[in-house]
Amino acid sequence: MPKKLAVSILCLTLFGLLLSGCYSIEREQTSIRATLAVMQDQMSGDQSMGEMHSTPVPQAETPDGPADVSYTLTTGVSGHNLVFIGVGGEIDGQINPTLLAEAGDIVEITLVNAEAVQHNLQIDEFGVDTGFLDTQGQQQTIKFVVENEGSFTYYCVVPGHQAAGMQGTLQVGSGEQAAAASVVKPPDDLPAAVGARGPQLVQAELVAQEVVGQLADGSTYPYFTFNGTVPGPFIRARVGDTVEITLRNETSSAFVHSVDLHAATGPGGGGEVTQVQPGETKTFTFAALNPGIYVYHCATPSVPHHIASGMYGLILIEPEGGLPPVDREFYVMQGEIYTAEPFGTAGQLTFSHDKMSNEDPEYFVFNGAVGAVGLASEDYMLRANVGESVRIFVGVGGPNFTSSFHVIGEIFDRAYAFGSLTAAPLTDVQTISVPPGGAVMVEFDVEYPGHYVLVDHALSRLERGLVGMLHVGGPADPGIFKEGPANP
Ligand SMILES: [Cu+2]
Repeated sequence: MPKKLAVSILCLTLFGLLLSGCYSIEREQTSIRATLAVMQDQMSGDQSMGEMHSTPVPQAETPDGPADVSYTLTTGVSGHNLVFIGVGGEIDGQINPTLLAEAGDIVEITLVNAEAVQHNLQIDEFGVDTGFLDTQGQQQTIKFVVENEGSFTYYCVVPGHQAAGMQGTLQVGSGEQAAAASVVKPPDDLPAAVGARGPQLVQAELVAQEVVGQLADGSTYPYFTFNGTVPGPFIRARVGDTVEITLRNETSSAFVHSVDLHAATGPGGGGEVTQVQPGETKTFTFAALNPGIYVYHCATPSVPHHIASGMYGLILIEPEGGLPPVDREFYVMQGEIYTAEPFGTAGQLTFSHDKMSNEDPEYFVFNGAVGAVGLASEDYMLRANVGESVRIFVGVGGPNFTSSFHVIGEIFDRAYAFGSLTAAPLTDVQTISVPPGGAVMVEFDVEYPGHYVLVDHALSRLERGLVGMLHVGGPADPGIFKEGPANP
């Protein structure tokens, strides 16, 4: 057996053992099989581990002279993630620390392998690579010049390791840190009302995308999404429609994904026939038999992991004749995020299966991110004007926590509990329960300008990121609200 191939198989076996150890208490076998399948795909042919760079890394020249900044990283496991951990200095103990340098600096990075599993560290833009460290305690130092300002990714090239968490940022330049991708679904991004049309075929394409996105100011999280946002696209049809759902899993995904739509009648709501491997696409069709506002979500084990990471959305099946028109419609979903790191930690955060199993989240979010970068920020707040009618579709992806949805300073004129659009609505409601895997529709007129805060009235969650903002513009009517006594 050629030596390279033997090394490859050994590595694959070790990685498999590591994974099965990590995941022994959970049911992620499907995901592991997918990961291993991807690894095997990548390792097919006569490629060896040493030749596995997706794009060849041009070897940089090692500069003379002492380093301006030096960092030491060790490899490790955090929760169920593989990570780099800072050693010494300001980054000591940090998971995937952001490494800082100035343009023109000579940077030195020492990687120490803490396990008997192969790892490396490379930064494509600077053409640097530690080479593979195969044995426990082995270490390698790389020294290179950073000419350009910017944000660069350091990562481990061993198949599956980057996706499992082994990546961080080398930030060159004193400028503010480059913004991570936003996964926040704009709350006004939903299709137009169905109206009075007859039944037809409605086609929707969902794409499973695993993306590192901004969770809070200064921190990121490895999200699983439908179409790159949390929640996924708002799907809109009417009762009697035929709905065709196509689910594609991006080639770059590390996990299998699927979709279960609560609006569908049939095995697993589509979950059974949509399990898609990375690079695969599957389609199924269902009849929209019942009107209502329904949750859809990924149904691939570990299901709560996929849901907590962002794989949920709403599908509205309008009653015959359509919903009555309103001036503004909004789309808001609540979920929890279980990071290994405590709430407020900076840098790239990682998923904790233990915290999820214990229903002990670090973050609560509307539309995927904490309020400061999410629905309470200027970019994403809900906006309306005095005199307008507002409708909010509120769903809970969860996976575990019921929302006591409330808008501070407003009263829901009508609340359609449990997503039922055929039962008479509750009227004049302050707070409404929304269970995980459930949704409501609330409607109210806005009569007075100002900021109205969206919360779950289990208000401890406000301090863990769960806040949104409705901004109402227009003239103030003192007959509705004013500061001071009634008759001054
Ligand atoms: Cu999934």
